[in-house]
Amino acid sequence: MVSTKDIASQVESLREQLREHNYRYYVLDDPEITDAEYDRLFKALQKLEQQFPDLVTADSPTARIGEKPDKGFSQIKHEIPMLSLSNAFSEQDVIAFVKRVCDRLGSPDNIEFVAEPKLDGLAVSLIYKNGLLFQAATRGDGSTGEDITPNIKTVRSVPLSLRGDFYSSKIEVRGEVIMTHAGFKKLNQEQDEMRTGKRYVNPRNAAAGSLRQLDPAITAKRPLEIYFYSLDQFEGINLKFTTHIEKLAFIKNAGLRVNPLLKVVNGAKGCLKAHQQLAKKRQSLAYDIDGIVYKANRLDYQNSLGFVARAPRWALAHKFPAQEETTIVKSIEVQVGRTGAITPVARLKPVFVGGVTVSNVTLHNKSEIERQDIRVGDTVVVRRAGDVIPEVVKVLDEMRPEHSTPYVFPSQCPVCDSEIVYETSEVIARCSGGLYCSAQLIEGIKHFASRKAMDIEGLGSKLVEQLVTEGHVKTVADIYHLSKDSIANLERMADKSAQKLIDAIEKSKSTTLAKFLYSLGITHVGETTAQALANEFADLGVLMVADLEKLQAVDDVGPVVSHSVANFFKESHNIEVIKKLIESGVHWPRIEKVPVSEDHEFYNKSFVITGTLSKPREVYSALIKRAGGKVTSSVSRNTDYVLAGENPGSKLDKAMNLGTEILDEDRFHQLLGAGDN
Ligand code: 9MJ
Repeated sequence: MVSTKDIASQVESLREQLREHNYRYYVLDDPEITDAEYDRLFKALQKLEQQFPDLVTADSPTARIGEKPDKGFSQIKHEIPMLSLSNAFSEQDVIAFVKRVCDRLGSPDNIEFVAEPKLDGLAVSLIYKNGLLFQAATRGDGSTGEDITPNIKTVRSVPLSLRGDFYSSKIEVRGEVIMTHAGFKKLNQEQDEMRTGKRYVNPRNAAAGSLRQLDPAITAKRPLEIYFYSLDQFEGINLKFTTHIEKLAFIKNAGLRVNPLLKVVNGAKGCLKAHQQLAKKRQSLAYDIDGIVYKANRLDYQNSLGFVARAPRWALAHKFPAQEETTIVKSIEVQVGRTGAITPVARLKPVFVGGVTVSNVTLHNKSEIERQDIRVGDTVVVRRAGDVIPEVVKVLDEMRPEHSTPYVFPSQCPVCDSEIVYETSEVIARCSGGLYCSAQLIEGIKHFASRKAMDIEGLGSKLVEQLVTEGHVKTVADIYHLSKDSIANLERMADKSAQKLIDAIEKSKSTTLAKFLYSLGITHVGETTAQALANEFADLGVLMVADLEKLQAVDDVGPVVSHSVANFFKESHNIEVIKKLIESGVHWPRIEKVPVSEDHEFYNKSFVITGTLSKPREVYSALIKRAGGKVTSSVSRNTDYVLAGENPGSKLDKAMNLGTEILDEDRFHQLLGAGDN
């Protein structure tokens, strides 16, 4: 018989384990177990709590989704006001700030500051009593905010209880609730799929909207995260701090996530260097930051500096260039891509946003223009954040000129006048002109010559346009029949450059099957699919006659891709071009297809490749796939191996943090070879 006491201790043990794993995952960014193992522990706890409801506690890791408050959000008066920060926009502002601070303190001008990324989210205040999350409030107007306790509990990086001994204590911490770019994109996609008609314009608005949902069950589904940046009060616990950074170390150890990019710096010089370094990182961060905050590190300095108006004298927010700006739509044009896809583009009055000047922005497709009702002459908000391409996030209706009319999407191709047709989804518009359309031909040839395709060095956009408009090239096969003279006669070409191009064309003849397939520009066949097709079929002739069933046996090839491939090889014109290419001497090494062995070390293993290797990455991808493994683009806890070459990027850091096994080329070949025996 298992006693109730045994069950109670089993429940407590599961909770302890889950708390510790949460701490390792969110705060240390160093998980010890996989997501699946975490889920197993979580479900085991949930099951016991269902069987023994008496054992349920409010701080259990399972107790994240509570009841909806029946009277909306109640107001909470902040015991200590939540201040704002003074802003600086230039280096001079920062130098003046540091000078003011040091003059007031009568100190030398190289005192320490903590430089923290300024997260662009929502400031919140959390109170823990006896180590348990007691209350959470928004900043509101700084003196009174809203009670969002049930909602904050759904944020997984907020601990429901603190690590360590907090018996009879009360502490207040503050931080910023944010949504990552990935979470934001996913949320908007889900909103579209559910046809809620509600889309958020940026991650900050999405975080705000999510946190202010009356039903915590909705907040729980939103990808919110938190970073804490201050310990504002503590009672009933014996703590002594002399610096801000000590406080941050303390809260981190208590399980409250602190941003890993903050650092201690000296004087104005140190502040400005941190600003420069962070500005460089900004585009690659997973979330929005709008600047860097400098805070005098010593607490006695902070006390003697005090406050002015509603901001501390000891802190300063040094802003980055805005990631959103307003500008005017000068015109809307459509571009024709290689596959005939018609993409509307807005030409803008140039605007400096997110660190670059933006003059064109894609409007994606016809239904996107209709959804946003973007018109020529409109004033729009343009956003450029992270790696995301610039886009229009909002039309300012109140600034719309009188007599403006909705944009009418063209019904004919602007280049060849052929009819524009829609795919069944009604989203993608295509020019029906095929290779008759010179825009498609030009794009197709540019694609054929591009680095990841046939890699014809020197055959750039301008040259392709000339070759097509002057009638030298009508299909990609004509590239291999160009004479040096016909090239040398083109604008800005001479004998020497013509010879160089002829040499590059000759060199490109030696390729791989995957690159060749990719270069053909078959709709929906990108690099990865081309590689997968090459791996599976090994032989072009076999692929050309494969039926839909055979095609769909390939990884990631579904009905859409298989139809596209089969249709491509049915077209006599395409077969003719392929024949001519091969007759001109385009060739690739035969791929020996080896049966995949389940005993191979790489079988079912997930790889990420980073850095420069001695052979092209495609070679390694092919080797991994042939051995039954797969290659993904980013490191996660599901990654088994990282193959790292020279100058590896941040993927290697992440792998090291996660403890993923890292292979150099030698070790890779050793393991690969071992499986062949
Ligand atoms: C943000 N938004 O990341 C403060 N903040 O400190 C950081 N905001 C702040 N500190 C005092 N890192 C008031 C606001």
